[in-house]
Amino acid sequence: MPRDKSVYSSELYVTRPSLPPAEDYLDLLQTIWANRTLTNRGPLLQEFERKLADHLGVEHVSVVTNATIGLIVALLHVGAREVITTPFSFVATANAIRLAGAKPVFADIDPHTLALDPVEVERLITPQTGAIMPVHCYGLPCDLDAFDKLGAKYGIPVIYDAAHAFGVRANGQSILQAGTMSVLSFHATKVFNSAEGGAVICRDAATKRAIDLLCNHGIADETTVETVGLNGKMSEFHAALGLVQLRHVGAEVSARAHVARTYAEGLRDVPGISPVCPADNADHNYYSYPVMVGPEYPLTRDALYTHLRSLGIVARRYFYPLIPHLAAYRDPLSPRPDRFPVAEVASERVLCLPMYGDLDHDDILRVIDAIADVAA
Ligand code: T4K
Repeated sequence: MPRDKSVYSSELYVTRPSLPPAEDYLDLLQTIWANRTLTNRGPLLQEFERKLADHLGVEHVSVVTNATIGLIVALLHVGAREVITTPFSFVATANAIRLAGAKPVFADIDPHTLALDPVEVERLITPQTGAIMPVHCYGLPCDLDAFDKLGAKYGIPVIYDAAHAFGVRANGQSILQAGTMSVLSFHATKVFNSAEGGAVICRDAATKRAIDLLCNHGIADETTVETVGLNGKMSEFHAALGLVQLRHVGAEVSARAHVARTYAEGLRDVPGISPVCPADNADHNYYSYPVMVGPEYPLTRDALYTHLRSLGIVARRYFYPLIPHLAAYRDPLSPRPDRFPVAEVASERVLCLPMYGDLDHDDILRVIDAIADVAA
């Protein structure tokens, strides 16, 4: 039967997943067919964990079904009941906290990193605080030193939502080594993808064992269940895709860097459009290309978003609305939602432009012209 082509369109999306040559993946599928291990920490998953650890420059990696599950098991492991986090993130950050049985407490963000502001976090720490969960927003590193100090001063684990931060380094070191744990996403929309997937990076073998146990129903052996767990195991099919993708991620990041340079050059003189840039000490992964639409630009961010859509360019307002303003997170007992001055501005001004390695040069120019023409 012919496929319904109407689901595909000529629109330019905020991202497109990178995929390796199909033959390379098919080769690994032969291994799965030969050994008939489809899941439950099979050989491909174990190889994927080892190769990820080497690639990322970290020691302990537990591959999981997705970052949301990774965040949940990390929180279950530390047993947090209240978690201080950012209002400016994808809803999965707060959902994971709630699904782990904890309460999210939102603190404002830093205007430069757009990540949780450590000063605001410290103001909210109470004896109930069980963890801090900063997000490396768009892969821009958080203030790692400040969170290290806060964690040590109050004895609180710091669990980084590193969903956007595959391969990011600061001062030559992987930022995934910071804090108690970091959680990566390998979702289709990420710099490195295994279609669905993620990983928990931790600092010692005992924690890795605990995370793996939580992801396998708490089962230690055939007759021993050590803890109440869930099913967070990645299948061999996803691990196979991840293994093949690892061979190409370097090229993907380089291609994205070129897209970022072309945008930066093309938008440099457009009044009111400023890219959100990483600090000088960071090796970026170009997960996203967020720009701030300021008052000097003739259109508001939302009007620009609508204008681009009318031209077939699907930029995205990551992250709008702020999580505490979402219906699922509004406090029914408090008629006026909390305000987060810095996060409110970011949420009203940031627009993420199309960003992926094989974004066509003409398409990059199409986006630049569409934005620049309004200001001409
Ligand atoms: N923490 C943070 C900070 C996160 O940003 C995320 C996820 C998580 C945790 C949780 O990670 P996971 O549990 O998912 O591993 C997308 C992603 O679904 C989500 O993973 C991601 N963050 C979030 C920022 O973006 P949507 O609802 O915006 O996705 P969607 O379907 O609108 O896709 C965006 C564009 O990508 C589409 O316009 C077209 C393109 N696309 C998407 C998919 C799925 C493709 O071309 N092919 C595809 O297969 O959430």
